[in-house]
Amino acid sequence: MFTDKESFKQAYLSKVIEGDGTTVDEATQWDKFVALVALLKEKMSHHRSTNKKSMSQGKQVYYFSMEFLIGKLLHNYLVNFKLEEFIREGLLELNINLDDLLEQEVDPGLGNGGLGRLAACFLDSMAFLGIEGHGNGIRYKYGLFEQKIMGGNQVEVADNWLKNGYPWEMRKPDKAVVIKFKGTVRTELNEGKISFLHENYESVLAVPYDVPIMSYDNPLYINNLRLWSAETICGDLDLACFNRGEYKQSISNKSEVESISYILYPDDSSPAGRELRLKQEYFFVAAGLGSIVRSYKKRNGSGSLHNFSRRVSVHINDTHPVLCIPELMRILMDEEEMGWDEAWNITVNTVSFTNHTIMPEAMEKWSIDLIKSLLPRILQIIEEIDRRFKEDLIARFMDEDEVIRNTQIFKDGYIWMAHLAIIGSSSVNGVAQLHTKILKNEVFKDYYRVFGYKFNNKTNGVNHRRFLLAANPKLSHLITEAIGPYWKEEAGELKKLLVYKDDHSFLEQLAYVKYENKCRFAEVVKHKQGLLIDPQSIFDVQVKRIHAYKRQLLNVLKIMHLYNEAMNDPESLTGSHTFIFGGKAAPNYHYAKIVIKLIHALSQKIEHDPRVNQKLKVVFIENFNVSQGELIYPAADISEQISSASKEASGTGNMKFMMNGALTLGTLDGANVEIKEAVGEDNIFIFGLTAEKVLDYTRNGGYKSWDEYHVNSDIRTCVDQLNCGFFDNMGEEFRVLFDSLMIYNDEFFILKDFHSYLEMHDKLQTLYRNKKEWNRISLVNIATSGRFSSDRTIREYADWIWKIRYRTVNKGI
Ligand code: DL6
Repeated sequence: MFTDKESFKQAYLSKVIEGDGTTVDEATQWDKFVALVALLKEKMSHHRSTNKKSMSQGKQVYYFSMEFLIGKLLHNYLVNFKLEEFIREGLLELNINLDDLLEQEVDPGLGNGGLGRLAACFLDSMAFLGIEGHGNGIRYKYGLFEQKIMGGNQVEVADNWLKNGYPWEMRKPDKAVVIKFKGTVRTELNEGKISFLHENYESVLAVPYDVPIMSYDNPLYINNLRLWSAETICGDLDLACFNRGEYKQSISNKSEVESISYILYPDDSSPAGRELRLKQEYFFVAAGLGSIVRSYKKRNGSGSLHNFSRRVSVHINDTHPVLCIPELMRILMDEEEMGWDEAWNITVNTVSFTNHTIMPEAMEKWSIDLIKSLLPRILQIIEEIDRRFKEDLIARFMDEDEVIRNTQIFKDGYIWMAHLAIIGSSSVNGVAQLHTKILKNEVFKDYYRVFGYKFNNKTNGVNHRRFLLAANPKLSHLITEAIGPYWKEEAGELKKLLVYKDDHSFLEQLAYVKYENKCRFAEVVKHKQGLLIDPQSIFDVQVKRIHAYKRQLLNVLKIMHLYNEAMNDPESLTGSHTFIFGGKAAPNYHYAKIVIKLIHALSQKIEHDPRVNQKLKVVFIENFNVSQGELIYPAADISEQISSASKEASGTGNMKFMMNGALTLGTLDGANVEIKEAVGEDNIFIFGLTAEKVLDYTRNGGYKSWDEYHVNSDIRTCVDQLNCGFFDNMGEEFRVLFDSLMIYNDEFFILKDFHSYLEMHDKLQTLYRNKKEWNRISLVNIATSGRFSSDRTIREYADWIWKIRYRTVNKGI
């Protein structure tokens, strides 16, 4: 194993030759990138094998998630290994620029947004804390679509991320698991014991690909992200069919089977492609549990699984993996011959569940008929769970019809997956204090009465080593110079920066770092999209999925208002502003796509108007993903977190911006509430209705958007502009947005919050002119962001949910 620059160079040169038989001079950039990855993987395997004995004794956590947005790994692993400096130098001596190799890596789009990125942050923190915590997901052949903008429209291009191979992964065919779909269940009575025999099923082979997860300065704990790929069992070709000349037919089974792991559904609010999506869910659940049970037996002897829940925690990331509950029951009863009660005990104590949304359309439910045809044995088990639960419930809540009615798993021909998750797990958590409160008091209030002890909050966090240490090297350097390096391990240490909050010279340096990051980002935008943005202007940023409740439309209306004001009074615009948007719209989400179109129309309108184009600019960043985020967060001055209160479960972008020194302009929604607590109310810019008020309005049929329209001429002007040809030749296109506000009564309170939003925006513009104060607030945001590190979140999961020990990091060592 290499340990310094010289031994690295030797090892690297041999790796390049090993790879393609070529020398470094002949090798392509891709080959050189692959060789570097191979070398790091080898280093990880080496650490893994030398530390195998000390590991693997304790409890294992398995994090089941349909989505893992892991981002690029190479740069982070170099930082984590503390190898970047000498590897960069060593490569340079071989005439190789490390940045060119970093460019080669793909950013796997195996997720839609916050939920998938959270899962990846958790993997990092588990590895950092020395928890044996592994991810379990799907190796989608096509990740989330790549977004291109053509004529202001989003165009979706398939993300063929595996076309050149993915050098981090390792195929493990010997660890494959057979998954059974469809068929029938026959019961057999044998010496007074009933067995359930699943027959005439269709088999699919789940083949795992492992991606190593290594965190900062802790090579002892290298965990796995296991991603499953669907393959046929007996080869790809139906030879008889082929010999008859039926070529298409001969491989049709292969296509059908492989389609299971073909694509990530690009919709994070409603389950699409019904049957295939359900197949995916069972596929990765059954594969994951199959392999966990197998490795449990290997570790603990092939005897029984009585102690399973003491050694294994299965965490389900939202309801997509909820079939873990009946599947574990099936394994314990049908394969391990346990009785119902013991199997149930083990299952409930093994599984824990996180809810990530209160949006009704994102609450999963599956038709009973579909589950019956696809997973007949699983349906029987869910029916039995339901029967026993009801029996208990009726005994406890005999006179309370409402509780009994609202806690059913089966309703109107559907199975409600969140209900199954609550009943079959030991812990149910929300992802921010406000969100958890809404779960307890509104969404699952009857369950909260039945299972109060299961409900708890675990406020989200983000990996501060990826989003600050690695993404913002200049700021990291400044911080380390000021308070020493220990903040990298313990983000709470950032608090020490507070002693600099009135230090003029430090604040100036902080501002300079921000400026440099803005220049870096502006360069990338120029290079990739040909757009010029001025790093001297305020960067006001809203990047996230495009969704009505996230209210990009409110932001757009604000910019339209600034434009209108400038038309009346050119002096009204002080300073220069760059409004930056980014985010994908689900392909079948018409409203969201029109919002993207509107942003582009506004951008054009402003660009072509010499009265304002020196002071206002609107840009849309194509194909927002983890890598783009790593450039944008460090460059932002203002972080727009403006969802309609109560609707954003937590948000995690808000945390990434905060730790990079952006000031939050937001509503009291999700984790913004806790960000406010952390920074203090003078250091965050809050506007709009509270969640209580929103829920109150919603219960009583909403407010009347026409009232706002009639009373406020500035609102009226903007809203009418959506509907009157203000955007050349696009009158009709934006009608759907006008209708959402006026005909469908503004479900997300955009007009209601408009004025307080403008007020806070104005306040921020004034503040920006007071550089010292702005920089002070920026510093307070960075200094108080420590509690939003995912290390803190994972410690809480470990203490309260998984009941597992983790390492404490020794200060200064
Ligand atoms: O918890 C991670 C993330 C939250 O930060 C966002 O507020 C929330 O919208 C998102 N939820 C989803 C819902 N998906 N489902 N089901 O992505 O989770």
